[in-house]
Amino acid sequence: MALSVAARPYDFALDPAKAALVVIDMQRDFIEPGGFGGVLGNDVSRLTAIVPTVAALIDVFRTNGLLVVHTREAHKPDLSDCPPAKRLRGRPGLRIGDEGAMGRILIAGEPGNQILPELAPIAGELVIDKPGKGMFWATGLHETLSARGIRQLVFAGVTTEVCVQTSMREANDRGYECLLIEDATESYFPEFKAAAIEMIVAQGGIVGWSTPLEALKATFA
Ligand code: C5J
Repeated sequence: MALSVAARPYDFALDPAKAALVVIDMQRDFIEPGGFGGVLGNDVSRLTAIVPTVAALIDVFRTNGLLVVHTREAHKPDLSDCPPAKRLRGRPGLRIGDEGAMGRILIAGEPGNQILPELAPIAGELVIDKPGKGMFWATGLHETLSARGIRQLVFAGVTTEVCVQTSMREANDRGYECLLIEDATESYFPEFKAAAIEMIVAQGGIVGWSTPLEALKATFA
């Protein structure tokens, strides 16, 4: 039976039998001081601030026995899944595959590529290494979710306007109903976060819905 979640642009009918949580790229290199995001000059404290909210959101899904999917932006060590156009972006020394403060930047298995210990996946949850900004490109995730009967995706993670929004748009095009938990996502740029949320809910929810964690928690109470 569907639960009604107060949301924008209108209430979201959440069907727990068909819903999964997707936590996008809560990896050390984007969030911890001294990581790749910080070295690029970003204020990572904006991102660290949402960690307790993301943890509380994960807890709602675990407590109710619903699937949790974690993604990491991660490339193979030989970079065979990193197109030159992406690899050569940015300053030399700060490019994908270069040695950073937490190991090779955006490379699977490196310390900086691990999900924050506070949000670590547990047995039974999916961990998806994605070589793109979106979570469906080159991951096989759509087939995995379809096989489990998942049709609704609740989104959290970083950054709102890049990997979260790209993944929501990819999901929307694949027929998923998408709900963003707006205080469980963040950007290095507050104005980009605000704009991304407005883009998502505009025109009757052209990409999906948005709501704070408290509204979701209220429906499960
Ligand atoms: C970025 C991401 N911003 N996870 N990655 O490069 O949003």
